[in-house]
Amino acid sequence: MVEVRDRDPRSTDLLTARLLESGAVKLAVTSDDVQELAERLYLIKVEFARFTLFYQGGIEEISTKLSILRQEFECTHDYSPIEHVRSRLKTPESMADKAMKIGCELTIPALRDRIRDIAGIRITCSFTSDVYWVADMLSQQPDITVVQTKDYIANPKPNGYRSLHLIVQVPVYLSDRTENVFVEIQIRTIAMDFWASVEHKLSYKYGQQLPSHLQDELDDASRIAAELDHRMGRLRDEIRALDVS
Ligand code: 0O2
Repeated sequence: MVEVRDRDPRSTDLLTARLLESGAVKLAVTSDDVQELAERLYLIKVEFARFTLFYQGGIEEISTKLSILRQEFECTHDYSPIEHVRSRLKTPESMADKAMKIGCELTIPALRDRIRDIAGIRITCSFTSDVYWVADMLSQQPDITVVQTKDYIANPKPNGYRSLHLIVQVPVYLSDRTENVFVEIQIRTIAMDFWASVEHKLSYKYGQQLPSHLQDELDDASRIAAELDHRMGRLRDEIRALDVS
């Protein structure tokens, strides 16, 4: 549990007052109980903020590595395999949903151990070969440990989803301790990303009940996206061959 030193007592008092005013607690508890509850909530908030700080650090570590690689490519080559980089921290609601889905306790040690995509980075590349190239460049860095690889490009999901996923651990240094933080890195082409974002919107709208004509459209679009990636790769190879000759 985190020790609270510089806490502003007014924030707890305010919360206590609000809880009392709300009437939701009036039958069950005394004002002392409410004060204690407010203090416990405050401690949980502080502990959770510190927990997510490590994941923010993990995102920044990987983002810096990607930014350095990009700068190197822009400086020494006329081409960078990295088109775009986005990142996100899982929201507390999304962490709780996933914890319930996988039967994980709602405690910080359990979340830290079992939910490995709290920090997420998504990299888009122009060509499929670049996806593997970027994955190799990151995997070879000595402070990155790849703990899991899921290749949904070689083995697409049944719904047509394609992407390369790495779960890595990267050290994050705070003033008093270092933690090896899990970060999920998703690497995919622009075509794969386009498909995934449309599929995500449809799944969000329809949940598991995606109408079959839409699923058929998605299957088709996934095949077309894969074919586009394949053709673009061939064109790139031809251009390279011309550059060499
Ligand atoms: P968000 O909001 O992006 O974080 P699980 O996380 O349990 O569903 P698993 O085995 O832990 O699956 O990881 P997996 O299969 O590597 O997928 C993790 C992430 O990949 C998902 O995170 C999505 O971002 C993405 N993903 C996986 N499958 C699909 C898919 O069919 N369609 C789309 N659009 N994205 C997918 P979250 O936590 O689901 O969502």
